[in-house]
Amino acid sequence: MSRKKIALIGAGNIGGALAHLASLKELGDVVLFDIVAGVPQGKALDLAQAGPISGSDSRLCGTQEYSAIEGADVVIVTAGVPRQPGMSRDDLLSVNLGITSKVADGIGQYAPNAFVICITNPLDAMVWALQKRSGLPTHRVVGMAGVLDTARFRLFLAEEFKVSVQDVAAFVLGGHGDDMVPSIRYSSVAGVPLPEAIRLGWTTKERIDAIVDRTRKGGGEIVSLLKTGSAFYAPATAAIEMAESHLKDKRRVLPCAAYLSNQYGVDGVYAGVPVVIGEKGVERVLEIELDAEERAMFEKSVASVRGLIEAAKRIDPSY
Ligand code: TXD
Repeated sequence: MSRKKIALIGAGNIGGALAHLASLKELGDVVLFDIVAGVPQGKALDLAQAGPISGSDSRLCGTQEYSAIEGADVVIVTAGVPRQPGMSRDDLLSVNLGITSKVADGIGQYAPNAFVICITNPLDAMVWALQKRSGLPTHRVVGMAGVLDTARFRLFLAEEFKVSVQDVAAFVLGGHGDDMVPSIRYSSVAGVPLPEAIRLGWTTKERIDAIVDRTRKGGGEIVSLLKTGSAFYAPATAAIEMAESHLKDKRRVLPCAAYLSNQYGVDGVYAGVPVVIGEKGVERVLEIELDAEERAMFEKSVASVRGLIEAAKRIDPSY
């Protein structure tokens, strides 16, 4: 069986963590791509030197050439600039849209059969642009946000109930950050849905609401602590879980930014929904029933994604 090839476009904070996790798990050989000369090569060499210690035979290399990603099975995109203080939403969108267009051209030319996971913010617009510009089928281009948001939600719930994180299941829909739609009804501890846990007196609605709010602001909490840069260990771990489900055809059910074609009554945009990820990519979008409050929050989230897409089209009419 030929070795799998994982291309990481962007060798910054998340890119380096992705490469480390992919090589530790021996998911395949790793190509780190970045426009900054030396950084992908240096990180690849450093990580390769960890191989003898961890026992990993993953081969790693760094490059500034898209040709080096030829035939990649998985491409994970973190290329972009993080939002600087004073940078407007449209400024960030404009800069990262330009970068994403170049990345999409590289993927379309050299890795047209890859499963592509977008991480770059603003996530819901960047994953849409990546798919549209690269021309890859929608089921093989997804965005990573929901796995990270549910992980944050699960951690805070596990701390609240003083139980293992393994016994907490969480469910989020919709966009990343403020547009996240957490589903209290479908989240559970030890199989007990949260509303039942509240009824049993294990916690209160107020405490759960505070946990939802902290989850929604999870990225900002880390940015304010780090001062320079944003979260990268958990985002990388989340994207690797998605990549692994594809590479090993595990058919995990994971919340991802996936292309909707009339599921949830939405057509033509990416939104955070539960999907089955297998060897073909997104193999199915699971449509759960939303109550009135969840439906309203989901529709608000989709509306803000559509707003981002309209802004992207104004910035680059070729979209
Ligand atoms: O859940 C989520 N989706 C979010 C996403 C979670 C955390 C971070 N979120 C976003 O991911 C963040 O706002 C950024 O847009 C990306 C990547 O975050 P990271 O922390 O890795 O940013 P870095 O360290 O600045 O790395 C970005 C790299 C950097 O090395 C640049 O040189 C490179 O991107 N870069 C490029 N690579 C290739 N091609 C081009 N044109 C390019 N421009 C910059």
